[in-house]
Amino acid sequence: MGGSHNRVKGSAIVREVSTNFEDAISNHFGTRVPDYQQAQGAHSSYIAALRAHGTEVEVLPELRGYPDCCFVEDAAVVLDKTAVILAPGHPSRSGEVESVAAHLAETMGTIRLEGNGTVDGGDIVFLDDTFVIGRSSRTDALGAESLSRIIKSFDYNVEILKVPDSTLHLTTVCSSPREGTIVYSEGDMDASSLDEYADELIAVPPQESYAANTLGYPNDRVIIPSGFPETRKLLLDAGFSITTVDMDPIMQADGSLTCLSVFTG
Ligand code: CIR
Repeated sequence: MGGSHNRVKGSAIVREVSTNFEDAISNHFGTRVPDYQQAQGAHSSYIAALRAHGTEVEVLPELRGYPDCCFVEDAAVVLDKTAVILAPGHPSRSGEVESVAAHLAETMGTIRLEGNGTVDGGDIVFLDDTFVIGRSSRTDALGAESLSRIIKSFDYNVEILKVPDSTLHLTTVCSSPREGTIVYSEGDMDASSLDEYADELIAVPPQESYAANTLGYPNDRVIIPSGFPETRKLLLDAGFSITTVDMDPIMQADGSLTCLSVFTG
């Protein structure tokens, strides 16, 4: 099965936070109106953390008129140096795609989904030789099937999983910070839906569900959001070395660590 997709994360694109970030969609984690300046600070810390882990980060400028434009993960996914251009499921976000596509096309080939389905990149989780696609309020059956065909043509396995209604995306409630390990939110997901994909399942308690979205790097290094002590302890006990980033201002617009990047190499 497919080969070179890995956790090295040598390069990534991110996008500046919108000056209209207060208008970003916020239906899940937010407890206050998203704040542009606070989010800008968190975004800078996030970029610094990626760079400290060896990722070469390219920062694209704000996309005017798109309050959610920093969440580039939803626009594209890169498979073995080819960018699959996605079709975000929220109408206010579909216009973000072309600029990300044009940028990626400067350095790699691109493929489009077939048909009129929708897929948010936030519904794609890579587990070793398998991509799991979440069916959610943003990713419909047509989109998931079309993406599945593309991923299979790259010789990876694909599984399609229903995302619980309690959450926005699959990546919001599970991630794989190292080979064979899945971190998931036990308040949102059933272990039985995941255990066939991993040797080790780490259950994040319901009050810390936001911390189920982690960014793993080789050699058991992981970036997690700050402010989630139980998850931190679970991951330390599992042998990870941890870097934390204050993601609270990004969380106010339902964004997690992975949402802010497209890893390109
Ligand atoms: C949205 O609702 O589309 C944005 N406020 C948050 C997107 C988060 N993206 C992601 O998880 N990939």
